[in-house]
Amino acid sequence: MSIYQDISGNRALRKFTILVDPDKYDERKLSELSELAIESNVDLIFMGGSLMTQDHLEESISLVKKLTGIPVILFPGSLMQINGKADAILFLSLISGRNADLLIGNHIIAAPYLKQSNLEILPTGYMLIESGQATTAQYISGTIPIPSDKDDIAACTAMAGEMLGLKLIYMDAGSGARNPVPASMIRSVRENISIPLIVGGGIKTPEQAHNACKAGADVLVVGNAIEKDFSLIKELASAVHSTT
Ligand code: 1GP
Repeated sequence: MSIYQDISGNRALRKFTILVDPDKYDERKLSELSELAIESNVDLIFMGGSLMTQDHLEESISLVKKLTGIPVILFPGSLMQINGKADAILFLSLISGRNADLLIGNHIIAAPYLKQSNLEILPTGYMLIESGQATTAQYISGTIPIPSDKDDIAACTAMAGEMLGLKLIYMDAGSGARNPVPASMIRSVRENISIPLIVGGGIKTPEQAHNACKAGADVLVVGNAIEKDFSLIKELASAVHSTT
């Protein structure tokens, strides 16, 4: 079964995803995280960052895959983060912005490399949502995020993404966001698209994770809060998995 079939297949069962920024983990921490990820039934691991300053993406992917067997999906902040050792890549088009390189330009450069790799390609409409302060993703992409009270803009953007043939929508408040994506916005988007919805950015508690899933997230992503406190993994995973 492909990763996409797994994500889109049984939508009643939400997926819990850890975002690993390789810059923030050494081998010891990655091993500890991997053990907890297995114990907590983490479904997917996203790997990447808006800005990476060290060159150990490949060894991090290999280690996590070896220790967990959990699918590793690239969440690339740039073209430099393409790596054939992962299982899949979020082929992100930043549809909330008007930066042509991030809508289609980088994809043209990446396409021949991706074609030669064994990576599963997951075409994803990526939407940055305003979160109370400027995030690295916002700054690096040079785009204006969708205002957090404009549910209609978010819904229309996601609808257009689905109509263009994208297979996933990722609503992201940005890593370390002060405020996560509001539940009402998740609900509006959910009601207007039929493809799976990924939500992340600024989620710090099991309650926030549960609320996002209840509002319509199929895949819930947490990075920063886990980096700070590994003991949260279990509670976050069970909040996501128990959402009905
Ligand atoms: C960021 O959605 C991810 O792109 C996760 O965000 O690190 O704030 O959990 P956090």
